[in-house]
Amino acid sequence: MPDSIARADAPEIRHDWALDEVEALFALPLLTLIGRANTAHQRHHDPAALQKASLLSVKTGGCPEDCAYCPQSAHHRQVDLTRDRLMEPDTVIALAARAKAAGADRFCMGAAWREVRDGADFDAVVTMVRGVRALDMEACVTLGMLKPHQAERLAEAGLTAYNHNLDTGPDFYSEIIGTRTYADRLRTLETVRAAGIELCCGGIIGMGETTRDRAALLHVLSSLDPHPESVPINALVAVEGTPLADRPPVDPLEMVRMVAVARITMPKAMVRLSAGRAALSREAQILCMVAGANSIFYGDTLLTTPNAAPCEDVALLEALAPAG
Ligand code: SAM
Ligand code: DTB
Ligand code: SF4
Repeated sequence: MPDSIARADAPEIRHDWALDEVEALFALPLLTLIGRANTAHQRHHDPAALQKASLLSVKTGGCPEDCAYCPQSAHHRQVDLTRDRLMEPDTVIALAARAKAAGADRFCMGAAWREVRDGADFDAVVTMVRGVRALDMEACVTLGMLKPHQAERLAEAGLTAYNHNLDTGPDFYSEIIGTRTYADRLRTLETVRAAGIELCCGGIIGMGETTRDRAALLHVLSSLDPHPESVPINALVAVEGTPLADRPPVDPLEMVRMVAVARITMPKAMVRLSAGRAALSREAQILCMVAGANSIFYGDTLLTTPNAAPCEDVALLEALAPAG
């Protein structure tokens, strides 16, 4: 067992995890791993608190990137998806107000863009951010690559966080995406940080990657200083017509392990149980929470695919905090 796995005096927040150490965490007996993750979770978070983030696709489909998992890529012509232009800010803000009334803390808006372009569409997104903040909700956007002056405009509008996922480890990345590099992704993350915006950055499991690739993703994320404030852990939603349509479903315990290692390596981050939650039983979701997940996407759809059904989420929340 590498030293730092056994060492009780290891510093709590580390940015120097070695890749082998992170991989060794994945190899721990499941209950040892969950126990360690839960200890880290209890030390840094209220275990009874669960963040609810609502997600909306404000511009759907027709994306020039070729991400193999994504139904919104224009490269995957067989996907049954209707493209939509950017939504009107008033409509988006009204939906945010509805999400707030339903109990959401954060409103996340996604656009199927490779990068932000200055102009009317970006101006409209800035208006959406201001509107969501005026509702006293946290606001997050995911718009692809970003230049420093654009990040600064988003910061001035009050943006809480920017989502930009690394998706997987550096070695596996080119198997999944050919139209941009890992370095492109890291550059945008730096741009977001430099503007003083929180980072939301995570990845996807179930795309054919090895455990080492999963460890490599968490190694890169835990090397960032500071760590991302939010780490979304997605299980692939295998969408018909995408190159990954035939990937077998992720074993729920793989999700538990991924969440646990994220929690141990980034103890203060919000670890979000993201895409793929609909395929998890209530009990598997609760096991992910024991292992350190403390945020979910809440609402009936993710961007283009169904999320956990609202009635099932009512049952989940009721199990977590019985009304009395
Ligand atoms: N275009 C922007 C970008 O890529 O940063 C923002 C939108 S993109 C849809 C946001 C994230 O959704 C991706 O980085 C990926 O991690 C996740 N995602 C997309 N399709 C997915 C799928 N089928 N299953 C799981 N996660 C998915
Ligand atoms: C993230 O990590 N997962 C969300 C959000 N950030 C933008 C997106 C999941 C998308 C799942 C496939 C879809 O619904 O299109
Ligand atoms: Fe485009 Fe984002 Fe989908 Fe990649 S993940 S195809 S960048 S919308």
